Amino acid sequence: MASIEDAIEPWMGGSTAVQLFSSGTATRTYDDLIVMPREITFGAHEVDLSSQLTKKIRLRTPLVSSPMDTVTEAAMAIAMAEVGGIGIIHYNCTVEEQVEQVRIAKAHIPGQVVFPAVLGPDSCLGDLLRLKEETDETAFCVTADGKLGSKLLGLATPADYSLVSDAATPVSELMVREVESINEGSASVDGALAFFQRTKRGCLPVVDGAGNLTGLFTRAALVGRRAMPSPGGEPSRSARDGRLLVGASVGTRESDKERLRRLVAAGIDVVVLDSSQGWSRYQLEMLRHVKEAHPDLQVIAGNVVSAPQVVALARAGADGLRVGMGSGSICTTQEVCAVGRGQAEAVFECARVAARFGVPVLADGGVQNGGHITKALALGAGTVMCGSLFAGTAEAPGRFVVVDGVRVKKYRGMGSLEAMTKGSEQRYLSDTQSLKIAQGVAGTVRDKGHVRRNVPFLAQAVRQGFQDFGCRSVADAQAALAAGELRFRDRTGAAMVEGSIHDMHSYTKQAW
Ligand code: CPR
Repeated sequence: MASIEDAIEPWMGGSTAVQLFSSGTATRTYDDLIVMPREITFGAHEVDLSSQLTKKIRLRTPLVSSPMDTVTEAAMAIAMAEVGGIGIIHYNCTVEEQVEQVRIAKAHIPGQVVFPAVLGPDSCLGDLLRLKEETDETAFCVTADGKLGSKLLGLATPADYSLVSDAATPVSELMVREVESINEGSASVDGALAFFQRTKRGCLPVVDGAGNLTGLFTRAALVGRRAMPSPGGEPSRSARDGRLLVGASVGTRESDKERLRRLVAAGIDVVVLDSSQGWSRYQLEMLRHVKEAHPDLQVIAGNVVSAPQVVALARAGADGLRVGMGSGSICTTQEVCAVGRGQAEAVFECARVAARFGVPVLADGGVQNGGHITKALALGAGTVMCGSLFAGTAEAPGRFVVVDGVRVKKYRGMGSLEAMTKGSEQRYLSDTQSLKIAQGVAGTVRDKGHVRRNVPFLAQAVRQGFQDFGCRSVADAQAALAAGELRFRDRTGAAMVEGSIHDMHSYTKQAW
């Protein structure tokens, strides 16, 4: 009788990625394929997701928020770093505005309020109420010039202003002048919690040696943090300055060299050269400039989807490569320009070639769930960049509005007419174009809660996937992929339907 081994046909354990992608002529994306299980020999909690973003920057959580004006400004960059990833601050704004967002993120001390509400002594109750409306903050620090960084004069909380009706009342008459504060050198979350416990107060301003306001702890913010799942480790910190790790994007025009100089001065750790098709003389020239003018800065080039693009940019000195063209949820590039590639195949090919240069790749766009993140990493990506997954969270720019009973926030493509009208056309237009053609849409996404809450769950989902296909770490998965030990199968349309929820009369989909 034939042995069991003889009965196992070659196709039975699945195909290697090379076999999968070299079979047929169609381009494939995440949902087209599935990873084959292997023996489980360890717990999901033992999976190490730390991975290279660039040649020199390693992240504990391999997630990056996209440089889009509805995704990453200071609050998102701070939250992403706090959960072990990184945010790339967009450049669809003036140089000063972008530098200010970097400054805020770099100055942030985890646990403190990101944007303390600050007023000057000459402002009146009406100004206070307007700021309250805009920021949802209820405690207001009063400083000599109405900004962070100047002398702390007092504090106005609801107990001081809520029963006053004359909007012209000066804030200096309302505020409490005897304010207990803490020096920035000794400020800590534990110290602030002990202060709130002891005093039953709601605010603790942080000051420097000269009494200038540098930050603020509030009871509400710390209680909110405690309700979040543990981020599972240390925040991402810069090896250079010990501050949170922060990235920013720039274009490839001459004027972007000055923008970059200012961003480097503000302390960015990594720059993303933002272009929908990165294999261009403009980007190659910008890469050379970055390497010459800022040799210590890590630079991520792109976007790319094929081997020749990778070779050109890796040879020009890219420290990381951003992969994806036309895969974004808000993107119409493939529809409008007829160029792009299925994201799974693009990630596999680019990562395989980039590995020859020691350059990590970042799988950018098209990620709708934890399974897509897992597949991107299983196909060789070092990290994964997301727009829509993080849009609509509390940390994303913009305010929530209620439309037809649903709380939503704006999310738009950077090549949508709306975003280009605000200035982002250089990613999607060449210098000489005057007629604007959109490569994306503007719309809304549902309220998704907090990035600080979602990312630890997403990371745990990815760890479970790694456990199922028997890889203890991202490096392990990359080695198993290269050795042909990780196996895949294509999915037919019917297999995809079967792999999704079906035949239910009704259900609630709650992932965590
Ligand atoms: P999702 O994560 O939303 O699927 O995709 C986000 C990515 O889409 C961004 O990181 C960027 O690379 C890409 N992107 C942003 N705006 C775009 C427009 Cl208008 N067109 C094409 N791609 C876009």
